Amino acid sequence: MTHTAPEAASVAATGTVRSTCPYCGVGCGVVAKPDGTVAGDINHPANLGRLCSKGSALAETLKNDDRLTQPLIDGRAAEWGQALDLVAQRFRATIAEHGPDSVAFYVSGQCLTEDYYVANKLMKGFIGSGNIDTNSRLCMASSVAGHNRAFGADVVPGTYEDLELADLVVLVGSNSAWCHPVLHQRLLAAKAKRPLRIVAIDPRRTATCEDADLHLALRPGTDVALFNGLLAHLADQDALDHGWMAAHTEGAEAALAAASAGAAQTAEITGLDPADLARFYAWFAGTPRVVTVYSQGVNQSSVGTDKVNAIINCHLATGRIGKPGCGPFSITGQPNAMGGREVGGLANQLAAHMRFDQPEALDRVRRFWRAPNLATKPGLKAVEMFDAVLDGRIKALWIIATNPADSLPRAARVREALRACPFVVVSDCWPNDTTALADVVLPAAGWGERDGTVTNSERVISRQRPFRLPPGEARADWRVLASVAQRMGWKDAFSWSNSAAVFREHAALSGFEKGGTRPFDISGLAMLTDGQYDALAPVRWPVRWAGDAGGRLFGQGGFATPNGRGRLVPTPFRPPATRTDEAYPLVLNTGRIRDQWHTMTRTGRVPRLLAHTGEPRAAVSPTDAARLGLTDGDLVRIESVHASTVVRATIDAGQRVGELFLPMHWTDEFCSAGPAGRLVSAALDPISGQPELKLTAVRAQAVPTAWRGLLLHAQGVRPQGVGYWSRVPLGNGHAFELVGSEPLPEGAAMSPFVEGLLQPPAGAEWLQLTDAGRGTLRVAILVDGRLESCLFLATGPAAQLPSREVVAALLGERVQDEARPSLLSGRPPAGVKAGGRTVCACFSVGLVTIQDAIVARRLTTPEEIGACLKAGTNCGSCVPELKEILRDVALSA
Ligand SMILES: Nc1nc2c(c(=O)[nH]1)N[C@H]1C(S)=C(S)[C@@H](COP(=O)(O)OP(=O)(O)OC[C@H]3O[C@@H](n4cnc5c(=O)[nH]c(N)nc54)[C@H](O)[C@@H]3O)O[C@H]1N2
Ligand SMILES: Nc1nc2c(c(=O)[nH]1)N[C@H]1C(S)=C(S)[C@@H](COP(=O)(O)OP(=O)(O)OC[C@H]3O[C@@H](n4cnc5c(=O)[nH]c(N)nc54)[C@H](O)[C@@H]3O)O[C@H]1N2
Ligand code: SF4
Ligand SMILES: [Mo]
Repeated sequence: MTHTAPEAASVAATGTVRSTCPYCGVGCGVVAKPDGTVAGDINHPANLGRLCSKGSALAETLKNDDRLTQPLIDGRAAEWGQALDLVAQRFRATIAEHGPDSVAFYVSGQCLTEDYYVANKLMKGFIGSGNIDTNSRLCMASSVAGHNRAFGADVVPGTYEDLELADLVVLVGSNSAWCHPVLHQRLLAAKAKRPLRIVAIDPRRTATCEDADLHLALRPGTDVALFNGLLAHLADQDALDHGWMAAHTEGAEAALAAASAGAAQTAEITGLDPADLARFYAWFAGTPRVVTVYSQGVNQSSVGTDKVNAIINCHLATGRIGKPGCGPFSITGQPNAMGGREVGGLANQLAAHMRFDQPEALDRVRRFWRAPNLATKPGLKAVEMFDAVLDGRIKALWIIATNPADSLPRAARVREALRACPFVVVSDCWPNDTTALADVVLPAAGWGERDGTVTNSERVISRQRPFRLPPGEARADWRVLASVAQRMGWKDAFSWSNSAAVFREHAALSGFEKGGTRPFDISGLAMLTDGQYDALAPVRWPVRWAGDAGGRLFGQGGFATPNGRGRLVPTPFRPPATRTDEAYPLVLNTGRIRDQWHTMTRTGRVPRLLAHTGEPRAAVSPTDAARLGLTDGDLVRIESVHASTVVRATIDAGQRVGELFLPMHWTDEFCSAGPAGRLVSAALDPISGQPELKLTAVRAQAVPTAWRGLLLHAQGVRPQGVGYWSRVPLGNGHAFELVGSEPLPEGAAMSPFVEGLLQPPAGAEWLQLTDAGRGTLRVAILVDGRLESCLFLATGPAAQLPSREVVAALLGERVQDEARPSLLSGRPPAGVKAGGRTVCACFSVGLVTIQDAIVARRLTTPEEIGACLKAGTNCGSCVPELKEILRDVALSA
């Protein structure tokens, strides 16, 4: 079949293409070069050429090996025409029989603005339901709700430059060193030049805390008390800006009263040392230029919206907003979290920042779209949406660019819902745990192939441009949505010829009839020609006329409320909805690690991004570890009311007693433990509907280790019959860590057990070596004389496993007869010394190499390590760890 993707036309045949990184909301500019490499764009305002470890590894995600390349119906390859007809027909029939609210879309902050616009228009304007929600519900919903309450619209007032201009930057529930690395590096560069204080507020001691002047390890979920205490302190110290408040805000009295009422209990509620609290409060009160940055430690909470408003209150009360170096700053997670909010991708927003509770907005949007069935009320929010799928209210669901089978709370229930749903469509680039449950899988054009725009955390709209063809028949999501809409009978309203045309329509709607009076107004971009759209340089909204560009907002008031005043919102402290009890006495916190992106569909395929952290370990405080009888690397069972899982433990002194932390990334594809989302509870913020992903009540128990193993395999198998396994890609195959909690089987039972681990093809040749004295078992499988897999098992504490790096080199290679004994010995060839666990992913520098260099060359600073080994000189995200290693080496010297 010939390739018909219309994207082909806009792919630059040769030359350098500027685009935007598809990972985090920093929104770094990248340049894709004809030699296949991807580098930072020195002209992009977000990063000025810098990239983090994930951005630096983008080129390595462009292999087509296991991409989805054809539509699948019930798991079988199908033609696009067939698949599109089927989707349109099933949605139409479901709506005809059960009404518009019986169908739903679940989309993503990783959709481009154009995809999002088309999906929103189709659901809210033409199908006539509010049932489109996005994974931003799990991510930004509390910030959106807080912004709407305070500002009258979902607006981030500041810019990244404010972090550099501030004298105090407060990071609340944000591990920016790992999650917004380039922005964090900008902050550190500013701190290196002049006095700038950083305060990190996080129950855990994270990499970000390494760079902080003060770390407040508060009790989870108590940020509201902390910021209420701050507001009360500011009032006591006469540090409020009464003039500014009188001119530009309302609600101060009630907010202050609520804050003062609980102020005496702040230390008790937050569990913080009163002296630390006093220090933070004094710094805030005494520093005119303060930026408060917040992320998921704030949003993902049953009291998330109140946390947001408690923070914003302190800025409104001191006039510290919309001025250089000042402001509350919600940093977004996904590359287009902002764009999705702009089009109205959340179930409770209408379109272009207009809301359902504004009758004139409904009328305006209806006329603009010529919408036959405009939805007039909000739809179901993500968690409720999947509840409705499970109980049969929703009968047809289309999921685009998100993996809810892993990333939603109570993941097992979500999978049950997908199984129960009569019709599930999933658009993705790779197979994952959600596509596995779809009736129809639609192959999507991915990063590097798709064409459109994204908006980053500082309201800058940037282009993602294609520089390669989609593999096979993959297509851009907006085109697929438009094709289905046309087949559902709405030909004219969905007949754009390219993404520029979609963007122009979106831009026009944003300024329609009340141009200039809504903060989100990009009508100045509505007349872009195709060529101008292609060439569009990063631009910050609002863009009210051609050539306009936004700056800071609200410095002189002018909020988007009916009377133009910003609102202080009373936020009396409420404890989070999730409570521990006798049965589930521990708090499970979940979040991110440095080099992985969400459910690992891309970063999990890049060997060097798994070199730093290769498995999902649960961080446990030394006190809890001692109580549970755990040492580093032991297995631990973690159980919530929803599920239980077994992972390895890391003893982490930065962890508060009574609290565990588990990365969110690993899925059933990568680890026997499956997704953390399976354990996580779904307590919701009552205003935003955002789930409390940071707080689940659990219990933990040590699981004995009977043996350990290393499996190397040319294929990404899922080992059977072992207590714990985790997999990392190697480039030429896969490496598995195995831990057995039951003694190894004996006698005749051994062979099926080994087969379950190795899953050898029929006719393979087996080599086996057992050393009962040492407690080791070694097996190698050859197929056509090449090494297909090998297994090393060690029982007893003294038994050693070979180094992964050494054996991995042989995988897939032809094994000569004379090499067979040494293959099973697993010893490195003479003279080879492994570099140890990778610390710097950008330059693949290992721990041992760094430790050796520190000792041999008497290095004392990360800069000296950089000069010597290059480690830490690209993205800088390993610099906190380099500092730790320097400290450790100094201590052990
Ligand atoms: N490497 C990497 N970077 C990413 C992503 C990724 O997958 N990998 N994803 C992107 C996305 S979509 C997002 S949303 C962002 C998220 O970026 P962050 O929000 O920085 O990341 P998280 O690790 O989810 O959570 C941040 C911190 O909140 C803390 N926390 C937990 N409970 C509380 C609390 O009650 N109060 C406070 N103050 N803190 C608390 C956690 O301990 C954690 O360290 O990262 C983006 N960047
Ligand atoms: N326990 C716990 N759970 C969490 C969180 C947490 O902190 N703890 N964080 C939450 C947050 S903040 C977020 S943002 C979510 C993220 O959760 P998800 O959105 O489920 O995570 P991703 O793995 O990024 O899923 C994106 C999917 O889109 C696919 N994809 C990439 N590009 C394209 C494209 O162009 N088109 C299409 N159609 N598909 C594409 C990818 O292959 C991948 O399968 O997780 C949430 N879940
Ligand atoms: S900080 Fe890293 S992940 Fe985020 S946009 Fe920049 S390069 Fe991409
Ligand atoms: Mo997110």
